[in-house]
Amino acid sequence: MNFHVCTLFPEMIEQGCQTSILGRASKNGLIQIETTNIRDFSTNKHMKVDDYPYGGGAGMVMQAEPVYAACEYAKQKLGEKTRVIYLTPQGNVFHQKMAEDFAKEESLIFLCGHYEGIDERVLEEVVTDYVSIGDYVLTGGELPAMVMIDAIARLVPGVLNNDVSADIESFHDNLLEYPQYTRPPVWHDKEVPEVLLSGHHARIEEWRYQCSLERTAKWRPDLLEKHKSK
Ligand code: 6GU
Repeated sequence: MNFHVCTLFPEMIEQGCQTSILGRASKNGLIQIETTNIRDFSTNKHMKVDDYPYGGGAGMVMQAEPVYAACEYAKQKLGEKTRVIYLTPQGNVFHQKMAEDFAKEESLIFLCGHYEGIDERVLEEVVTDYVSIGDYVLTGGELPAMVMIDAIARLVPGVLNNDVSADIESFHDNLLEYPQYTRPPVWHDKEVPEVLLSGHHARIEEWRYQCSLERTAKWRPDLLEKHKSK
């Protein structure tokens, strides 16, 4: 799967995506993460990409043309029909089902804004999806793009070591994950729950399911309601 990020800070994406599981997946050719620097498409001799907002107000606005040219360049590489995701606190709030939907695509383009935003006219022409990662304000779209790339890439077959773990984890069926334990069997006087040492797979599965229900009731009652109504 191809991820292409249009940004003024490509090094942020490149640094953040080359380690750990995403780094390994890139080296193994399971995913490709590329960046386009919007500044390379500046039409200004000083390589400026922003200007004052019409109507006044604080801050600067990213100009339409460099953003348009960067997105068109990415589309030329990945296909004209590639979805273009604009990261903005005004977008739909990202969740696991959205990650699963995006993971079906061959390629995705992420558009990261900075300053007070991007000229609305270019957004109307290129953006297919407006996405926020939650109700707080960040300085730019790069961290949100990386959050989305991580959530989507881990759903690509082969990216995780363990083929089953992608769908038995938290949020599958709207339940939080059960607690995990590893050696030693006693640590700081705390014992591993006895059932996990029993080798009795049906009892272990039932215990884990009950733990998931309890945790979800305690920490995310909103999710438990969704679980029950399925
Ligand atoms: Cl996608 N962008 C910015 N700048 N802030 C955010 C966000 C996105 N999602 C939550 N906060």
